[in-house]
Amino acid sequence: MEKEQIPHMPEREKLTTEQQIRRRTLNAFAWFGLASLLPVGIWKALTAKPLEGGVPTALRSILDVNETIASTYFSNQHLAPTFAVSEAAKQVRVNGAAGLGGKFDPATWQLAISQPGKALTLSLDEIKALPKYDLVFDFKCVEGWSQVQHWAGARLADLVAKYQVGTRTGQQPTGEADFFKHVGMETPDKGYYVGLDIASALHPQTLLAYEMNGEALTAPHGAPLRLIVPVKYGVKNMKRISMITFADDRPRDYWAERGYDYYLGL
Ligand SMILES: Nc1nc2c(c(=O)[nH]1)N[C@H]1C(S)=C(S)[C@@H](COP(=O)(O)O)O[C@H]1N2
Ligand SMILES: [Mo]
Repeated sequence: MEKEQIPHMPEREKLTTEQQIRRRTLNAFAWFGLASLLPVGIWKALTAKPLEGGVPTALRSILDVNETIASTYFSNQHLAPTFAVSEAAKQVRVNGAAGLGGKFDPATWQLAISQPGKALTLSLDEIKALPKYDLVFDFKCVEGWSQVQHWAGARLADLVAKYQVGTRTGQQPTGEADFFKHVGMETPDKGYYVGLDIASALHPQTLLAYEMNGEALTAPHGAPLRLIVPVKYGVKNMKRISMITFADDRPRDYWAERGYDYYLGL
């Protein structure tokens, strides 16, 4: 029996069915060599999904190597603890409305993505066509409050992999160093903007969220699309994203310009 390098892995005879499936899945793309970096916690989070066509949606997507390559590079980071959907707040706090004022028509909204040498726009339907993930986590604001909240959307890492953005070649990555160092995001009116390190942006729990508590996002929470990045404080969880830019220079950041730490990691 071959010896595997997966950390925190129980002995084979003690494996649960879930762990056995996970192990088989890892073997299925062991050629990629980085599979062993996928922590057990991610698998748990990904499999806590309803069945769709007999196969958990997340299992189907994890088997689709093309769509998971990018996140695999950075998946050995710490994961934010997750909670049961029943633990999520029903009354979700609203905080911060910079960039949400003025005229805005969600019907004509598009997501513009750019980087040196490449630009594209995506519709909300194209984002919804990416694998959907639910995430229930403790959202933390630097002002001192936190709340367990339930969001759903597409992983930014899956978008990056599918549309081959984020790498300097504009193609599939061959290693971590292929990626631009930073991601910047802006609201349509440029009234709010954040900068993120690429590893946080491609973290497997980082979502482009279009649902909250199982329903379409409301305007105060950032409709039609907002960032959910549980490894960062609330300020980085930008609402009403309309532009995403990849670059090696650190993008400007609304709250960093006002004296907060740029990275604001948890
Ligand atoms: N566009 C935009 N996004 C934003 C903010 C903002 O002022 N404008 N505030 C941030 C802060 S400080 C927090 S705590 C969260 C709050 O998200 P919520 O209103 O959905 O609770 O949004 C973040 N994203
Ligand atoms: Mo915040």
